[in-house]
Amino acid sequence: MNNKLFNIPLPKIEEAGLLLFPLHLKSPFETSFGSVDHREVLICYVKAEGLEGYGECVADEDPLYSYETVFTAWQVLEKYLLPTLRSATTLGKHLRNVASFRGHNMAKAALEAALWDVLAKNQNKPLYRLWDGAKREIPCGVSIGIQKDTNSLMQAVENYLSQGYRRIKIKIKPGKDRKLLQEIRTAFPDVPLMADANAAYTLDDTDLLKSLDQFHLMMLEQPLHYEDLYDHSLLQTRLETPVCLDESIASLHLAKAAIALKSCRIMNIKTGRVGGHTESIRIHDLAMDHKIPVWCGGMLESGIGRAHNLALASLPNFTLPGDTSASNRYWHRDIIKPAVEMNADGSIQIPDEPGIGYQVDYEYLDSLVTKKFRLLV
Ligand code: OSB
Ligand code: MG
Repeated sequence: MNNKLFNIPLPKIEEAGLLLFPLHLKSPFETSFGSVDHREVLICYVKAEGLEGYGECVADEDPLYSYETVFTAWQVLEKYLLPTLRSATTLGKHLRNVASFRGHNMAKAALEAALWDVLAKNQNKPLYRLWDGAKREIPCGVSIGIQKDTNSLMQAVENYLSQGYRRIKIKIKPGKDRKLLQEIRTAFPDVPLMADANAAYTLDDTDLLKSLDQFHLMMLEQPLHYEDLYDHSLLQTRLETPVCLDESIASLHLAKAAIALKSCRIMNIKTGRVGGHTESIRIHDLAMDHKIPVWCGGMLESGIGRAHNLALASLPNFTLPGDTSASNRYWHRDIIKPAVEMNADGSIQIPDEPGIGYQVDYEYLDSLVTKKFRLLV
């Protein structure tokens, strides 16, 4: 992390606010912890010297992936985080201001994202360039939810491969795991393939998880408990397949512990989960020092969160395709212009416009918004 970035003056923030609106998925997304057919998207914005910065809060409606919800994030942003902007003269000052509030990483990440966007716009630079991103073409994977039957899963895999996605991730849970991976491997022997269990197994399932080694998965994502590092370290010694942690890496501290314990060989980084871009970049840097590759996770973001993810994925240790899929994998219409589009070779090119690089589609957003909060700073 280039620490100089923390001392660049932010433009004078005059207004900050929150927007809430439903966005309906093209098809329901099912994981081991539940199914969603839409997101309640919470956007945090700041206005400063004629510029606007946007961030997205990735909390869900229900506390299933994380204890945070859109409701808790709204409360924490309104009551604790936004009021600190009165003294946020730099990003460094902002981070010190909010450090005393514990947890609520998704709420914090949304505001920090808006500040990075407005800072980059004030510097007239794309966010990925502000961070000295190493690449502009971001290789993309796709995350396929649990399907109603094997046929639907095979069709989905085929469809995404034909669009060019560079790796397939499927969601698994007990009873919906080995046979599905077997089918995909038989039909597509060489496809980069991985599975995400969202914490659905325990060490009692070691034999089953060990049997997945035969499918040469790129990795097995978060097989065990969402807060666990120790059991994963035991599991990893027994598997040939690399373990990738998602839920368990909720901070730089936990990333350090995971590395020391050898709990995983790969990390998924989500800014919402770890509390912001700064913490994400620190985890990225730490992982790079330990030769642990990372990739950018997703939380079914609208275009605003997606654009932020793409900028982050430009950093050099994001060497594996992430869940940064195109807008049309999720939405009939995205809230940014242009939508995020993927090239036929399975990469997304980050636009070279200042900040997140995409325009907010204000007209469409206005038609969707159900709740607003505005603070004059
Ligand atoms: O575990 O990575 C996950 C979606 C919601 C919550 C958790 C996860 C996911 C995904 C989808 O896998 C990633 C995406 O396409 O945004
Ligand atoms: Mg995951």
